[in-house]
Amino acid sequence: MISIADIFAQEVLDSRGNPTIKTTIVLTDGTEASAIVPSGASTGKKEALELRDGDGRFYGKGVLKAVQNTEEIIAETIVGMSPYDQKLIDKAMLKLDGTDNYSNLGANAVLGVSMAVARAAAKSLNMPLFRYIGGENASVLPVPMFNIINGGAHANNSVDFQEYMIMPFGFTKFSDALRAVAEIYQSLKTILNESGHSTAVGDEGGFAPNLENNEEPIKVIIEAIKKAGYKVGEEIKLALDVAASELYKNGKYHIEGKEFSSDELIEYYSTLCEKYPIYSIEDGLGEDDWDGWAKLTKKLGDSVQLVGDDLFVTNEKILREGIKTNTANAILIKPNQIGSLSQTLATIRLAQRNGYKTIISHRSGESEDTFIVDLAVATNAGQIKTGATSRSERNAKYNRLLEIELETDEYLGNGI
Ligand code: 2PG
Ligand code: MG
Repeated sequence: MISIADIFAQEVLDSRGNPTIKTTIVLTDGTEASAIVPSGASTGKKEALELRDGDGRFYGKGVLKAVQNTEEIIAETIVGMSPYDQKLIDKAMLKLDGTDNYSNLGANAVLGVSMAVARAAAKSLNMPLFRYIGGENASVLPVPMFNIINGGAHANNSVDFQEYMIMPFGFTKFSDALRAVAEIYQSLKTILNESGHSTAVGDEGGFAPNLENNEEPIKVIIEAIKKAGYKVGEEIKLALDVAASELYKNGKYHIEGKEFSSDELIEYYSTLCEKYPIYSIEDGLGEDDWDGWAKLTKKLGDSVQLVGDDLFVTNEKILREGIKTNTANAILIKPNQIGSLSQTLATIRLAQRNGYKTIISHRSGESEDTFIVDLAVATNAGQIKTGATSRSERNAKYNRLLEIELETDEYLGNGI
């Protein structure tokens, strides 16, 4: 019987240069596997707790307490358990923590173990991670949302909306879709350069130019798609992550120096969707504005994918509320918002059972870890959001998709 022999953890750096936790699981058959936990900047209020030391090191962002919790507290419970009992292990950690948001152990400590256990189990069976998690049915390569212009909390430019993304639908192969987007990224760079804008990139690899307003990035992206020789709307659609919780203060949304009510903002989105081929809007309204969300879903839910990120925080209970009240029609899935692989899978299943689209997502603070890619294929999620075709922590994910394409070429090119 193979069991967990040892667990150790280490403080490493993420793509923003902040500390994060790397966890390693050793099995009794000698298998060793590690995982690195990501970290968000525009976090939802109800996310599981990311434990930071809060002392003088790294401006308070050290994770040595999470490392200690892993090696001293979690290890005591988990060592000796079977790595193939993912659910039992995740449940044991939830019980050990004793809260519903991991405020004792830290969700970063717990998720590091949860991911590394799955990886070690897969490795010991000589299976790719997606096959181990998803079984024989795991086969769909997701359509990516490529964030090619960054604003909001992910860049220090003048653009309020956090993410302007493109989605390649008109391709039968993932690698062809990736090539198209990589070409569009380069054509966007040329256009920005020629018009005197900065081509410095934001946290997720998209450009972060100072454009006049929040519609300008859409226009520039459309120009870039055309210049690269692709068909706007047919082959390439647009997606936005407004991250509106960040713009909501005192009951109003503050955009371009003006104040918008929920109704006014919904009208604004409606006009944008009439003018441009926008497939998806994420966090179009704030996480506490459930009345607004109901109206937004009623108005645009039949024609536009409306994604809850800060709204649902990958939480099964909150998603259930959303389903009951017809709020949004899609959910962003970030394992570190909820804390373990089993809980993440439960939320995905709930969404899929109820016709909500699922988008597996990176965080703005990432690493070379590609776990989310295997998770997306394992669950046939349909979509993945993992940044631009630049910065190695983002391209690590796309390169992992290319690897998986050698085993399954079922790309959701023409519809989701
Ligand atoms: C988001 C994410 C990822 P962050 O809002 O969707 O793009 O950002 O990790 O900062 O929450
Ligand atoms: Mg978001």
